[in-house]
Amino acid sequence: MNIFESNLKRILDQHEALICKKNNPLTPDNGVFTRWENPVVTAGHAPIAWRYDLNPETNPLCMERLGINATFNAGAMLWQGKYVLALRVEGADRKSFFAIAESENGVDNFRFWKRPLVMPETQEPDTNVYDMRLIAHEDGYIYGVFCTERKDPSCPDDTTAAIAQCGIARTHDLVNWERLPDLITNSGQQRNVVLHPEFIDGQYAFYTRPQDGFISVGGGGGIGWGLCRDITQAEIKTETIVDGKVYHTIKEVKNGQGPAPIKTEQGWLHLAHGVRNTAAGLRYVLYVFMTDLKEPWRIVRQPGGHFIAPQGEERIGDVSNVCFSNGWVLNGNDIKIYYASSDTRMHVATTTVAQLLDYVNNTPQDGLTSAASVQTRLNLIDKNESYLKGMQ
Ligand code: M1P
Repeated sequence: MNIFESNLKRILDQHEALICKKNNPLTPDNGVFTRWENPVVTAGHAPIAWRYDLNPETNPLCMERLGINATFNAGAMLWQGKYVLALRVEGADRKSFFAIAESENGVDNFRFWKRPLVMPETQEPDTNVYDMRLIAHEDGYIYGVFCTERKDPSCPDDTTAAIAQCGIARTHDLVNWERLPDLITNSGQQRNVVLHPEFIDGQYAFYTRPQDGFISVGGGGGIGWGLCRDITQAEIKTETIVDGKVYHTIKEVKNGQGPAPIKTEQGWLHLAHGVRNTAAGLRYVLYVFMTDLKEPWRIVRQPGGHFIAPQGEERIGDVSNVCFSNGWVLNGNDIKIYYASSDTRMHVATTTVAQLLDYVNNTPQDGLTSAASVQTRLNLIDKNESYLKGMQ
């Protein structure tokens, strides 16, 4: 075997071993959800043919030519009986693109489709696209709602000035996509926009996240809500805040809707991210809330604190101390939550509708002060003392 052949064999063997690695639930869990041991998709999962020149004549040492930096922030859905993730794949050149990976069981063996997704552009080309939410809408289409980022033309000399807006595309097969015009809102910046899966009063409904700057939300922010009649010319004229940012909470700096909400008999379950600032930088955690079945813009349950926060190795990556989710899958009563850690790799956590309903119904709200928090805990201790006495 020459160098090319032996290197290629090693690379292919290692890649296959990574993809086929069995995943296991981590125990004990907190009873609310279960983390799984291994990340479900990493940069190493990207196909060898996307990274290596496989011609021994032009690549005799079988070296990597086009590196993949990270695979994260995936939209998710069930598709033809399989779990599919629409991943944000980031090349070594920092450009993100979308690619689908699928798995039979949703917890391991995720394998990328042969080619990355080719997203058509509008007349204004995207510099970078990322964080696609997959929404099976009741109009019959699957929508991909994502962030499109372009250089801010009003600051030509600032090489970091960017504008984020909401790109919209739709498909029937996850392969061929029809790009629609970007969502128009009154906000100069929009990220974390999500399409509600059902019509509201015959209109398309969006969760938005208006903000002033590319990174900072400024004075406004929060998860917004708006309606539009025509998705092919989507424009939200009135945006109201569903869930605002709040001082000294997990969403003090900003927040954003995660995936499209899940419908249950009691209300819509939402997964979102909240951001606070620390001396070590921003910290992103996930939280859960429930909105009214008929009025999905009205919060009816709001457990205090985070639901999932970065833990262990999840805390480290390109943007450390980040948990971010834009995909979860309901299958019967089971829910698979796909979350990325530190803008680097994808993980899965599993739970059920029953567990999440119990969580939203029985977790006290944030009391917003230390005194209120200690009182909430004392209430639990008092209640438990009477139970413990009864058991004696
Ligand atoms: O780097 C953390 C996250 O930052 C952004 O989220 P937000 O708009 O709420 O700040 C997004 O760019 C997201 O992709 C990223 O994971």
